[in-house]
Amino acid sequence: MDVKTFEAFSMRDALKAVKSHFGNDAVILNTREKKIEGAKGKLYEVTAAKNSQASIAGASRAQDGHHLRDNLVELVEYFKTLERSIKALGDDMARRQDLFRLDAGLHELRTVVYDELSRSKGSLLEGMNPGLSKIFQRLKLMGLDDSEMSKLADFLKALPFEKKADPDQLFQQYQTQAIRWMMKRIKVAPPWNPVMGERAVHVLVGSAGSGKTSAAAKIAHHYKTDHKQRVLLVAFDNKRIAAREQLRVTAKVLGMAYESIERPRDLLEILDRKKDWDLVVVDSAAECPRAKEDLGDLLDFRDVDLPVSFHLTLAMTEKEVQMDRMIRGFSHLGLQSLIFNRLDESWSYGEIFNLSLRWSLPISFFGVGRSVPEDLERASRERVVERIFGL
Ligand SMILES: Nc1nc2c(ncn2[C@@H]2O[C@H](COP(=O)(O)OP(=O)(O)OP(=O)(O)O)[C@@H](O)[C@H]2O)c(=O)[nH]1
Ligand SMILES: [Mg+2]
Repeated sequence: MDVKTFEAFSMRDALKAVKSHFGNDAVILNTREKKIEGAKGKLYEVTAAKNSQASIAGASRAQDGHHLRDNLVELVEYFKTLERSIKALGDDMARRQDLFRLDAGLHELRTVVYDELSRSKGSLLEGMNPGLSKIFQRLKLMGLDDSEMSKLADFLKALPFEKKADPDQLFQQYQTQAIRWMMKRIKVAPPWNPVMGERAVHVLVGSAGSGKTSAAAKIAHHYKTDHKQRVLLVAFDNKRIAAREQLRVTAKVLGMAYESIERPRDLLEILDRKKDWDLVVVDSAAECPRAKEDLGDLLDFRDVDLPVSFHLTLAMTEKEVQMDRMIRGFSHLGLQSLIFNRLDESWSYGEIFNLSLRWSLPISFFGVGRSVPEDLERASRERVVERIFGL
């Protein structure tokens, strides 16, 4: 791989130098700002390489913009990593500022990539008027599926808007329609209220660290305080004693009723003994199921004669492909809804839309921070589009 570093007085100029050297096959490996010794101002350094695979694939591919889209996907993943690093830095303000400056540089880089993207042949944005392409640039950045974007593009392009209108006005008109289109497609789960007075058991499942315990405590507290339900928090984690202890202590602090179980059928005995519960929220042990058999004890809930629903917690800091695999693995349980955690640490929100639509699963809650019980939002269509469109 041919790696080279370029310096300039602005990020845009450094990127131009990259482009004139490597052409459209450039892959950005690193960006950096440097102080100029003994003078004011800064130098911008971009390390880039020639994407050899793209060259092998032939010049025609190099020109149709596909590799630019691949780069863009890589960039979106990179921004996510950056966002995580910024959060992890906590109060280290000096380093934080460095990262924010780097983020500003990356923002410029993003603009350049989009400029290219909108010009490239075969691109979704090719030939779109500026009002429309601004919407799709945003949606691409938010990680929306290409297939969903082309459906939306077909819908918007068919609208009878005056294409010569003022671009800002046109953008507003298209955005309103795009929001309506998206709102119609998002499915939100109904509240976990007892149906016909029958008690319901809601089990939170998910991979390690996806926010099951935090979400269980937040949700239980939400139904207790906002819906005045009698809620029981149950720990079902035979793998780690510390996990049960974490929920027990949280329940105590929140003034919530708590029990722990060894097997799903222990619930019957508990509910027989204590009859005054409207809602039971169960926190379970981490699983990473590749096949039905990997779901272990969770499958035993099927033998318990109670209305049990399963809800999958997903951490938005994971890649979409990883979240997709989790849904596939847990789908043998018959999932009722998806709970997206760590929205506060996420930079793109298109995954919420993509996954919910792809698997026809409604969204029930969002975890928006570490604080229990505060950092919880009930999922709503408005919230999803607000986040996707940055309103
Ligand atoms: N920033 C942020 N952190 C969260 C959120 N939800 C959970 N966390 C944090 O993520 C970490 C793991 O959360 P848990 O609720 O313990 O996750 P879990 O799925 O129960 O983890 P295991 O039981 O170990 O598999 C903890 O440090 C939480 O404080 C959220 O919405 N935002
Ligand atoms: Mg846990």
